Amino acid sequence: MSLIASDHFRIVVGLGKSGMSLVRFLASRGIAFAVADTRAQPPELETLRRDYPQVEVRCGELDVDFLCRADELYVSPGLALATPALQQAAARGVRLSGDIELFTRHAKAPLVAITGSNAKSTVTTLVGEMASQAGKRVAVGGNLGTPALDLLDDAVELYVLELSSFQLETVDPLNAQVATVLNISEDHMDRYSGLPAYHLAKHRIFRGARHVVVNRDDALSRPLPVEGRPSSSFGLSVPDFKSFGLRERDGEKYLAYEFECLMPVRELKVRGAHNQSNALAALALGHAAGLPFAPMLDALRTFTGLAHRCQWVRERNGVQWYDDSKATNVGAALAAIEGLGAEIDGKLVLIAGGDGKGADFSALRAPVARHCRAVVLLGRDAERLAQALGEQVPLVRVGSLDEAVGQCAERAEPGDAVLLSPACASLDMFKNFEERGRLFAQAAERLA
Ligand code: UMA
Ligand code: ADP
Repeated sequence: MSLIASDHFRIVVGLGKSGMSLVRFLASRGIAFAVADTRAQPPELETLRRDYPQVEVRCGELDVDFLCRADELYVSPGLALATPALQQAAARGVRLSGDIELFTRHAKAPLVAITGSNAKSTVTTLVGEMASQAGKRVAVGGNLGTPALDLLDDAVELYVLELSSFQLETVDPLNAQVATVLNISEDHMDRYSGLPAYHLAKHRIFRGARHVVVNRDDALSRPLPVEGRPSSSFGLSVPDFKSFGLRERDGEKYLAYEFECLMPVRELKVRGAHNQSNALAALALGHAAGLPFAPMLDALRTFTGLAHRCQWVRERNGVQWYDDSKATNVGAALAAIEGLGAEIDGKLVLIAGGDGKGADFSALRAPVARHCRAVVLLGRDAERLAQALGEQVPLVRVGSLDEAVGQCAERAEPGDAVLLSPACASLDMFKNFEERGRLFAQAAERLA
């Protein structure tokens, strides 16, 4: 791993979780490489120095001449490919790649690839549990949990990967057995020039896919050249051939495939129409991957949802408290407000705000007016949110999450629900969305 210019020298750019998985992968195969990161103290620096002391690391501003010693750069999904130093290296003939491309070159088992603006983690986890119930040796990860390269194992029979638009930018082709874009709504507008560029990145997931799964309720999920390759669909409408949806029988709503009712919706433990859509998406993906219905339905019956996704926290004075801290964009918050709002007798007291990533919040205005008693605003983009929401419901500005919880406790009435669903990333005030959710739940638990 010495720094000698050669035809096969690589540089890992970004030393976070995915960078460290690249280091392990390259080192285990005896491939010469170095590491660069724009940060003075990247998160995995200590681990690298301890486990791979011979690897050269350059921290701080990227040096183009240094990057050009490599024939290929493996760029972290956290770093925009538009970064000038990366573009200058590319102009000088260096290939820009990433961990997922390397994964596709080495994975021997079929891949179920899942992207979308929302529901990726939920659906990825569900498909993983379905495969495991079906007795498959399945490996689940990617943007969620374990980085893809750390999953590589010849004993694995099926890979299920959650992929972000950032990861997909360096993939061509992905060659998934089954691929889907679950839905598209605005996100990461601080990194893309607009929705079309974001959409284009997401749709790279279909390159080389043998089967595509489409969301009938979201036209943007549909790959343009869908004709000529096997496809199936999911959606909340009544299904037809090769599709999953909802059917009614004897006054009861069922998850259904084509003309067959599979399971009553009431057997799902997760709530809201968006979770019915997620269950149908997972069924469509699992079916396309060859999983039988019985174990898939067992997995659906036992799934209680992931932490911080509309997660029930407590009940207090007839008010239910929910943590939806993972709602880091407008689409996710909309699903929670409309899903929960329609199910409760009372109204919602919503906590929103944080780092809006350049999003347009106007789509929240009508659902907030319909379902909310009050909105408590905090974080960097609180004022932008206030402007988008208008004056149809009381808006309360606060400086901390504790204060937000106190305000909610005062304003909520029996039959209401308090919902943390910020429509924003957490990074302006918290380490991550998990910390935001945990602190919210703790503050709610502390209320007498
Ligand atoms: N950064 C720099 N300089 C660098 C490299 C990174 O400043 O040279 C900064 C950037 O602001 C970047 C952040 O550090 O956003 C994180 O980059 P990283 O290389 O440390 O990231 P990893 O730890 O490798 O995590 C990445 C994914 N993060 C992003 O895409 C931002 C993780 O997704 C993913 O789990 C992990 O790889 C393993 O595959 C997280 C995420 O927030 C969960 N994803 C976004 C989302 O879901 O919305 C896309
Ligand atoms: P992702 O990994 O894409 O962020 P998650 O499963 O972690 O997806 O859910 C993220 C957020 O999206 C949560 O706040 C959740 O309540 C919301 N959500 C879940 N399913 C859907 C859906 N089908 N449509 C819109 N939002 C959803």
